[in-house]
Amino acid sequence: MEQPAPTPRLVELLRASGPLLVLTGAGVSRESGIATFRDAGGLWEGVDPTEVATPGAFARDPLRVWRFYDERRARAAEVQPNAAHHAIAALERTGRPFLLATQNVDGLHERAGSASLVRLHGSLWRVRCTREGNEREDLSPSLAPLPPRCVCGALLRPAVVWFEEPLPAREFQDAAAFARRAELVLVVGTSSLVYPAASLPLIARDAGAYVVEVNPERTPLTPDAHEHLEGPAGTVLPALLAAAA
Ligand code: BJW
Repeated sequence: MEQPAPTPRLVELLRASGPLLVLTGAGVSRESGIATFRDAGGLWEGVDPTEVATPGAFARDPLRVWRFYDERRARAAEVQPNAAHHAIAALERTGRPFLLATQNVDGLHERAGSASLVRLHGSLWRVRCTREGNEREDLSPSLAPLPPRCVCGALLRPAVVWFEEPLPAREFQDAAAFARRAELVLVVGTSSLVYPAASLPLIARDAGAYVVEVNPERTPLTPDAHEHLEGPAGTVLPALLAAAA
């Protein structure tokens, strides 16, 4: 597929020094071999999200929920960050005010070297005690025997944000504050269906930012974006990085 060239306006903004916000979703990890949620063959195909990604699902059947997350930990542990993750980390190193707000829980941005990052939907690599609420990192690819338990004896849960749960307040506030002062926003690999994350580009646009969507498909954001760069993130983002140089 031929890639759309960035417009002169976008090239100018990529070379500028104003705040750059990047919002990512599952599509950014697809070229690493991690399935998205809603594409054909994605994680929700044949799986009702309310049976694996809600507090009620965990209360009803923690083993089923843990099997779903343990398989995803194993997959995430065996794949590598791709050209899109690396391009985003390189954009941060250009030195302009920068924030990466990711909905992804796979840890690939961190492994590519992104440091100014907020995790809007938590992390696959953290667990939380359902009794005491304390959270800790656990990087083992599997937490078997499932479901894992805290030293206090209570069930552990994945420290991710399920439907009906609030996003971590500090992370969302930081992302929204940055969106309000961003000059340029790159929205990469998200269906823009899930709120409140999907509101960030709209907040930024209302405050004057130039919003660019990178996605092989159109989304509900597309009509509101200044540009839609149609293509896979692993190709489009390195081209943007090159244009910024
Ligand atoms: C490529 C590509 C390539 C492919 N390159 N691109 C209004 C109406 C009804 C409900 C709501 C509403 N507003 C809010 C809600 C509730 C709900 C919601 O938004 N529902 C909508 C679905 C309607 N939101 C919530 O419940 C949130 N909490 C909340 O609102 O709390 C309020 C509250 C306040 C106070 C007290 C209590 C509550 C929480 C949302 C949590 C979402 N959690 C999940 C699971 C996280 C853990 C896990 O990973 O398992 O987050 S769901 C899932 O969706 C996951 C993702 O982060 C999220 C977004 O998905 P994403 O990343 O966009 O992936 P896809 O698959 O949808 O899209 C992939 C895209 O990539 C596609 O566009 C492809 O084209 C593209 N792509 N290859 C670039 N190579």
